Amino acid sequence: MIKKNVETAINEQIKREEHSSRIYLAMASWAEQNGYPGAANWLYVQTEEERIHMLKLVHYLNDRGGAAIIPALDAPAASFKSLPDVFQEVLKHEEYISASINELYAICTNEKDFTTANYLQWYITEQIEEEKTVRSILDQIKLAGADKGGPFMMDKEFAAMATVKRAALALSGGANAVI
Ligand code: OFO
Repeated sequence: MIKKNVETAINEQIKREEHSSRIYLAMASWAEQNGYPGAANWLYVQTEEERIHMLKLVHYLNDRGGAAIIPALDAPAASFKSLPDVFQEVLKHEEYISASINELYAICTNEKDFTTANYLQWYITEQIEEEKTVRSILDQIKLAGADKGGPFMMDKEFAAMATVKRAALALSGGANAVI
């Protein structure tokens, strides 16, 4: 049986992952409305990924005899200054999620719940990858020239990245792998 404070902390992480999905969905919608179909596509795939992160934790908690709670969520921001601003926000959010996973890991090790700590290794590795990807996107936006139509030029690049991302998600089984 999972300890109460580990269960509470996993439920908090479930909320944060689902909120991540909603935040990226709002960003995708903004990008779609503002002439960035490639970036929108990338963000829509990111939305699906975050939902899978949430679902994995729901199943894990229920499988361990805990009770996953599906929470109410605050509305995400609906408008942004620019595309670089969107990706700055994505990076800030991913850094917050990395810190949150680390906190959860620390709770598990303090409680000697090494099974959950081991399960969280997947999330720790995933966060390294996600932060790296977003930093590289921000570097590319900067190189393309944030003020000189660079983000528009970058949009083709985003469309290609979204295709690769979607294919990787499908290969991993996507949501079907965790339902
Ligand atoms: Fe990118 O946040 Fe989930 O883990």
